[in-house]
Amino acid sequence: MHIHKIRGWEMLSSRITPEHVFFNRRQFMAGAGAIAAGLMLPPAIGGAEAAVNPAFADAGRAVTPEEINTTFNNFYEFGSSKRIASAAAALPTKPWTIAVSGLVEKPFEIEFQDLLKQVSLEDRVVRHRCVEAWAMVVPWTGFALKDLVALAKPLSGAKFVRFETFNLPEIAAGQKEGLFGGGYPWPYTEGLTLAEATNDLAFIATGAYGKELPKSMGAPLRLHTPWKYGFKSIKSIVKVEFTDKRPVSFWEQLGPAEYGFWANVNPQVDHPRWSQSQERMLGTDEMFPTQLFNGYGEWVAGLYAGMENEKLYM
Ligand SMILES: Nc1nc2c(c(=O)[nH]1)N[C@H]1C(S)=C(S)[C@@H](COP(=O)(O)O)O[C@H]1N2
Ligand SMILES: [Mo]
Repeated sequence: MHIHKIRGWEMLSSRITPEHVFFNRRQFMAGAGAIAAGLMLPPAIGGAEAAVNPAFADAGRAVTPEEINTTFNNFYEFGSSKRIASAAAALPTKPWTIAVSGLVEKPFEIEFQDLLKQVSLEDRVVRHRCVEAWAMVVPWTGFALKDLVALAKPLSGAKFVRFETFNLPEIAAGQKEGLFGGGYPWPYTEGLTLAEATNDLAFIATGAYGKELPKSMGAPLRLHTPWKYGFKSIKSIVKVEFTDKRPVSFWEQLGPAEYGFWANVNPQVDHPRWSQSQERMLGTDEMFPTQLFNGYGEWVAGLYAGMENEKLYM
């Protein structure tokens, strides 16, 4: 299926080393082939009715075909290949509880369906740029992260938001100790400053292509920060913690020389092992020049004024 298109990506990966390969060289990879490669169609459940946010109605490039987006994924909990959709189907997402904790007025847990009732859902069509130099356009349904921040009522000392994914090694084979030499610091974590988290562009996706979010894409809810490299956009969130300390994320722990906290897209700052000047749109052979902040500087450039000493672009 889609062999000619897949070849385009394979050509890409022969020139660009994916995130995991570098670490596997050191850590002895075993059994990646044990992850079943396969295709799964998402259940045909209608997405909630939501209006398109006019600011994000058009990403300026064609929407990436749904079958590509749902079956070409980075989701290391289920393995280091892009073909994790069938393995991810085993993730139990109903019910799903999110814990809000740390420097907030009152920590609480909330069931995903109850959370949905307290936010305003909207559709957004935005670009996504992986650090591996591929890109796509995704039609999301979800809500602005600032809605969740408002529900959490952070205290004045809260400066950062730290997110955590589930840790279920019995279900997610990539989390089993030994599969990657046990070297991965599960659970997957990510973080934003509070100013980033309350920026209009920071989004929690709960659906895609007018349907509920496929498990391969991070069901039932995942972050999407379109101006940052894709690894910031943590999937299947179970914990949202407000803190005064800058969180150290999964990839930053693994490779601090290659993956930093800010990870803002910038064509002029190369990854240590490859150029970031261009990106390939998945499902096409088209290359586009990479844009500063992935083209979303109008929303976010001001967040980084006066931060010249920070490593903003890795
Ligand atoms: N929990 C978790 N979240 C994750 C990842 C992951 O491995 N685990 N991969 C990240 C990376 S590198 C990218 S590019 C995007 C991919 O999202 P997609 O599969 O929906 O395209 O998810 C991000 N979020
Ligand atoms: Mo990525």
